[in-house]
Amino acid sequence: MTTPTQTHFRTCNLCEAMCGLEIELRGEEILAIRGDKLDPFSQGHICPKATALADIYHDPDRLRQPVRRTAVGWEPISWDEAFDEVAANIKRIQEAYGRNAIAVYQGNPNVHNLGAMLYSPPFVRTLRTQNRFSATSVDQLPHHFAAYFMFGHQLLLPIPDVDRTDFLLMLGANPLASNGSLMTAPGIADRLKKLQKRGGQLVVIDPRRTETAVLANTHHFIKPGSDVLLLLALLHTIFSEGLAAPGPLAALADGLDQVQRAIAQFTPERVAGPTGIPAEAVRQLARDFAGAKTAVCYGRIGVSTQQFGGLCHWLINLLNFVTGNLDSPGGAMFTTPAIDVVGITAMTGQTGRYGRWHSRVRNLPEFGGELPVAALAKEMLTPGDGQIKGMITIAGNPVLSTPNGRQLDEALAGLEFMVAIDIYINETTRHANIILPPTTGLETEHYDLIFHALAVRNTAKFSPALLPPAEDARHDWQIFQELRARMESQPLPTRQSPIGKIDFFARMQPAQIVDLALRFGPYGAHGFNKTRLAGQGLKLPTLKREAHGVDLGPLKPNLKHRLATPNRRIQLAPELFLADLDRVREVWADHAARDDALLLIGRRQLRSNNSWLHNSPRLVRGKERCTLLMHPEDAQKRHLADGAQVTVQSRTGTIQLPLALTDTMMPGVVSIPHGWGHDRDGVRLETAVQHPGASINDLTDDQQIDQLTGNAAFCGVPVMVKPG
Ligand SMILES: Nc1nc2c(c(=O)[nH]1)N[C@H]1C(S)=C(S)[C@@H](COP(=O)(O)OP(=O)(O)OC[C@H]3O[C@@H](n4cnc5c(=O)[nH]c(N)nc54)[C@H](O)[C@@H]3O)O[C@H]1N2
Ligand SMILES: Nc1nc2c(c(=O)[nH]1)N[C@H]1C(S)=C(S)[C@@H](COP(=O)(O)OP(=O)(O)OC[C@H]3O[C@@H](n4cnc5c(=O)[nH]c(N)nc54)[C@H](O)[C@@H]3O)O[C@H]1N2
Ligand code: SF4
Ligand SMILES: [Mo]
Repeated sequence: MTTPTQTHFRTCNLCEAMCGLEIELRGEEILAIRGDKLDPFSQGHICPKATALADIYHDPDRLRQPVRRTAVGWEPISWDEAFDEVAANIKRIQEAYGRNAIAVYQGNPNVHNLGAMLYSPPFVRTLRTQNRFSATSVDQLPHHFAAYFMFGHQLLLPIPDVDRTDFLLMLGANPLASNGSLMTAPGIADRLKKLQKRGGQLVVIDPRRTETAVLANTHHFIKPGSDVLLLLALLHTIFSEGLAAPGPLAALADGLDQVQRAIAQFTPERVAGPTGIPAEAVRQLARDFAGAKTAVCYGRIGVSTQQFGGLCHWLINLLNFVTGNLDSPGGAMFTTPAIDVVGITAMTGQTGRYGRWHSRVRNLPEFGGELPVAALAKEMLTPGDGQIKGMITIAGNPVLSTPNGRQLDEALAGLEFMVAIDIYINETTRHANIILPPTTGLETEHYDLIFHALAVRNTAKFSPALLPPAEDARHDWQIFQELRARMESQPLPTRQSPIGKIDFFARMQPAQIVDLALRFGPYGAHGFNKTRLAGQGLKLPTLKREAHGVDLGPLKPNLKHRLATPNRRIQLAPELFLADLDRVREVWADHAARDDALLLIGRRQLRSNNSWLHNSPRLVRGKERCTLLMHPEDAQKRHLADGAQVTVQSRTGTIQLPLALTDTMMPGVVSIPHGWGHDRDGVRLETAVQHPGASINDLTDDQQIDQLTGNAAFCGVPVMVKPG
């Protein structure tokens, strides 16, 4: 008898879009992965990466058992042996050198993994180290920073209401490649086209004419790293032309006059030179934005990972506020997710913290319990009290994803002990003494704790595991639990019966926590938001019956009830931001001197996901993608030909890669995608090493950061380009 085929529905957890998938399988063989047309949110949208979920599951290079590095190569070991050895080494190092001698780095997939989201924090707390790092500080830290100081909670992130807005001003984002970020909006291309169909405008500010810029009504090139000036001038115009109209929220806000005074000198004429955008275009943009019925300014990684990332996100929030578009339909809104992560973390005192400690070598400030990862390598390389001697990486590849990756590569090689919780032996994990490999996406049950809270509609969906975990496999959360128990010398909740003696949370499995959080959430039995499903309150059994997920409606104004600042008012002019304007004045006082260096920026590609999907043959097929994009005029000046191999050099390093000429680049700016550079010794990714590319982060500079937040400033790294 043949095994019948089954159809299963789940959410893709690779990027932030949360597309619904329809997966056909026979036994454990995946026959097809399609978009789920009945998912009310994604309505059948899908991208080529979804198939990678199957490729990862079947990948022969994926680790399925713990391994230990020895003089003669990697040897498989048992889980028990691995856990014991890891715990013993962490304890040994902390006893010898102090708590901070162990560092932790958590990468991006943590946020896409329910078990890791719930169980890695208690594990990390057990270590009691101040050397905690994550991908946040090469990404969205400035968003959290602005949210914390203005609204009182680092997770009160304003989301652009794309489905209802009349005017979307987008800076430093390319959702047609990235599928949207801090804006979960599956099928974003269709949403943007609908905006235009209803008479709305999309304006894109980007040093490259990206896929999204091509779709836009208007695109302006901008010199990398100068967005802060454009935003200041937009705000300046709005004030000076009497266009400010904050509406009812004004009664809830402090500091508008201070803002107006502080930005008085940033006229469109003054910023035209450094930004490359003519004064008249800035004025017109300000008028169009302020004049639109509804409008929203949205900035993402291109304005977050720059030297004024913190100020950019403050100014974006201000622009939305002064035009009456904050917390208002069609503007920048706050979600009401079924699991209220903002409310829960507010109750547990995790609204955000700043500057409780500083990094030892560079004195960079802690935010939200973490230090900027740009400081990590020097903390390992600089001898002295408090030097990092051991490292734990959790779902991260900082050698390819953080600035001056080569320096970190060398630093990791010098550690006394390293453990990686990861599925691959890659550029980072090759330095580990032990790798603990968890199950992968399709073997885990999933609820997007974070991305439902960042979505353009309120939605909820639970995905049961599609495939049973392999025998003797561990989920991420079980690895954290086991390590934590060993660190604390406590008995462990067994796999069969998760009842242990650690604490309340440790007794429950991820799905049970989801159930509890739903029941006590805004749509739960005691919540205010009644819906079709929530007659008796939303809970996991109800949600499980809705295999395609549920739509809980459009975003609703709610800021008044959510503000978590000490006086429960919006802080428009936090002192830190005002003070940082001095740095803007200094940096641009001599901008003319900077004009002839080529400035390097990154780019995302639809078939990559940061550094870790290049082992899927179907995602790397075709033309070489890791190329240097350059405007033909810049190439001519340097006698460089299209397709030629070039050498790119910065303060920190040199790489070689092919050149691709295109007038989609702003003259003076070049671009390299991140996440490549798989040709390092010992990387065990058979397909990826055949398409290695080169790492942009061998060129980016750990010293180039946003001084205010500590975030890496990837945008606009000065480079030289030569033939060969
Ligand atoms: N120059 C430049 N650098 C950048 C960026 C840029 O735009 N330009 N972007 C930055 C951004 S936004 C980010 S988020 C970072 C990403 O930086 P990282 O998070 O450090 O890197 P990733 O490539 O996402 O690596 C993810 C790792 O997790 C492993 N993994 C995948 N799934 C799982 C899982 O379920 N469990 C476990 N335990 N491991 C898993 C993979 O094998 C891989 O090793 O890169 C940043 N770096
Ligand atoms: N396919 C794919 N999707 C992804 C990822 C991936 O690696 N691949 N990564 C995921 C992750 S971790 C994240 S954080 C999101 C990020 O999502 P997005 O923020 O949409 O990321 P990008 O596509 O890198 O867009 C950043 C844009 O900023 C522009 N830019 C660079 N410098 C400047 C500048 O100085 N000023 C301005 N105005 N623009 C600038 C770049 O040209 C680029 O077009 O994407 C997620 N989705
Ligand atoms: S857009 Fe993102 S969520 Fe949707 S299928 Fe692609 S990777 Fe998955
Ligand atoms: Mo990211």
